[in-house]
Amino acid sequence: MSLKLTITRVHAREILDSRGNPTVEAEVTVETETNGKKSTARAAVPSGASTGAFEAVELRDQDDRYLGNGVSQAVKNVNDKIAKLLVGKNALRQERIDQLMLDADGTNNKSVLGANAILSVSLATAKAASKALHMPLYRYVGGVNAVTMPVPMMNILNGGAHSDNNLDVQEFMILPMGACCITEGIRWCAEVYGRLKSLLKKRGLSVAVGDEGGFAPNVENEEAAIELIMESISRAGYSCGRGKDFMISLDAAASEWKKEGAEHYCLPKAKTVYTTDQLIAHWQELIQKYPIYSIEDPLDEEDWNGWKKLTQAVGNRVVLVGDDLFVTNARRLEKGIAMGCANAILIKPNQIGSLSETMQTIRIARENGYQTIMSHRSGETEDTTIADLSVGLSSDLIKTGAPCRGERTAKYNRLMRIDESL
Ligand code: 2PG
Ligand code: MG
Repeated sequence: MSLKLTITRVHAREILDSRGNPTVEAEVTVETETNGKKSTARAAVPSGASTGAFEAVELRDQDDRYLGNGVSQAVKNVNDKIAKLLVGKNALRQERIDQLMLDADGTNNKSVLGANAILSVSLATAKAASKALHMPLYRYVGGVNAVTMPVPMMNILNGGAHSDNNLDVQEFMILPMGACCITEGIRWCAEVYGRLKSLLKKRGLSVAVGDEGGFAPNVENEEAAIELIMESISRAGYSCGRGKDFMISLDAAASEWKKEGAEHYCLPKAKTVYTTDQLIAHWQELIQKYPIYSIEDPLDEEDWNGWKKLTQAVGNRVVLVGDDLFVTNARRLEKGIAMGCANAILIKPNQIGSLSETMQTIRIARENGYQTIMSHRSGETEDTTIADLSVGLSSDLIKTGAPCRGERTAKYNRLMRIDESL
């Protein structure tokens, strides 16, 4: 006889994300067959700004509500079609639950039911099951393997599509590589963030924050931004470099720099034009000069040959992270592995749209020696599921913004609670 947690209710609603846009929140109730006890859990779906062209479809109403961003159709899909499909099913059969939704959608990109509709239910199902079993989500998802904590990558300076300043690189992150544990690492990062704030003030620069809580000052260029960060690290009493307290990571989000069909890259703010080879040379120079741990999306999502060249050139020295390149999609990752593109993958459950597919992509990455980085989106909610997934699925790293703005700190706070209990 096997244990059954029967799904008795599936319900979704529209809530707001951190940019004031609506998003889908689902609630799933399960009943433990042996004692009739009910457990309910919620999950909310985040939303990107620099979204990859190959992400699963986020269904938006495109009518006059919420400036066209309403998700009432996705909500309706949960409340009508998905609820009908899943009520009575066993929540412990996560893969089957997800597959039922994928089959009902019937497309490659979830454009019928919406990846936002499917993911909200997929995650809420796992959360309700873990609750019914009196297990934290990370333990339910990771079992005996959930024993390590990821290194946080804190995005303390924002540019690109996440702010109105003049920087084209989207994210400048600090990694407390030398910290003994994540709780200590988070403290170190918060201290550097505080030092950066005073440094910016002293230089008469803005301390207003971007979408992910990092500062968004107008500084001369990317190198000036990195130098400001390095100075803040040293003012906070830490060292920076390989084998030292901190390393620095960038997310170029370079798919934003190449319009579809364009031959060259053109940085939207600085207006600099690069060929693929020139951009590769630019990254090589930056890696030489600064203690850079990783660069995410250094090239466009369709510049596979460029990625291959860059990986051959610097892949042994720096972590090259595919975000828009892979979009958490097993098929795109497999193509990258076959070609020798990148050596790490960013994991965003809403890019692919279900928990099972997210886990499958992570499995493939690990089997092929690619690092995995669990990630938030620039539009977030107070939902902390990714913190648990990062531990449950043994992510090497997690990026979830600055130590600022409630939707970002909620994840770091959850990680500190998990750290305490491990
Ligand atoms: C990214 C993310 C998260 P967005 O590019 O990695 O930081 O941004 O959610 O806007 O795609
Ligand atoms: Mg990215």
